[in-house]
Amino acid sequence: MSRMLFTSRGLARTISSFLIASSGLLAACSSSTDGESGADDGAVHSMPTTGDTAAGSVSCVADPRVEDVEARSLEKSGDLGVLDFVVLGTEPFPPAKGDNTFRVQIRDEQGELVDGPLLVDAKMPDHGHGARVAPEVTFDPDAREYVISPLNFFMPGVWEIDLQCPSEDSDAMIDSVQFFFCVEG
Ligand SMILES: [Cu+2]
Repeated sequence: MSRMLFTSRGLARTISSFLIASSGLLAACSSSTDGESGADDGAVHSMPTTGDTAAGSVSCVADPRVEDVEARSLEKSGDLGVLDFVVLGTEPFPPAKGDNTFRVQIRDEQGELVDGPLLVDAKMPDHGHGARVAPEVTFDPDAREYVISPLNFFMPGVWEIDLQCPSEDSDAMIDSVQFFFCVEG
């Protein structure tokens, strides 16, 4: 009995410190607590996402780093040239503020689809912070696709998605890649 009570108190404490940490993060990179749907959300974003700090616009669609989402299927060779990474689709399309789901296929040098472990990290490189919710990676064995969800893009700007394929039997990295997306406010 008393043990149960202790556990749930501990849990409540964990949750509330998580909430405190989250709101601290939000405050650190937004000049306003104004959240969801203000039409001028982008304008309250305090940090420029590109070198162009001129007018009031903070759109990042022209940022040279971001992927051409019109291509729809986005294919990139990994940093080590071993694997090919393809973002088959995103939901919503193009990636937007809030929770997103990505479907990804990875091919080896023989063109065979890879089904090993995949590590995913989402971050805003210009702000030095990550996502507030860790994305989950599942593998759909029928479609032979990785499903990554949620990718929680909680603020507008350039988001970087890091995909890493670790070796199954050592700490070595087989290959990795980075995709960049402009999330508009
Ligand atoms: Cu940010």
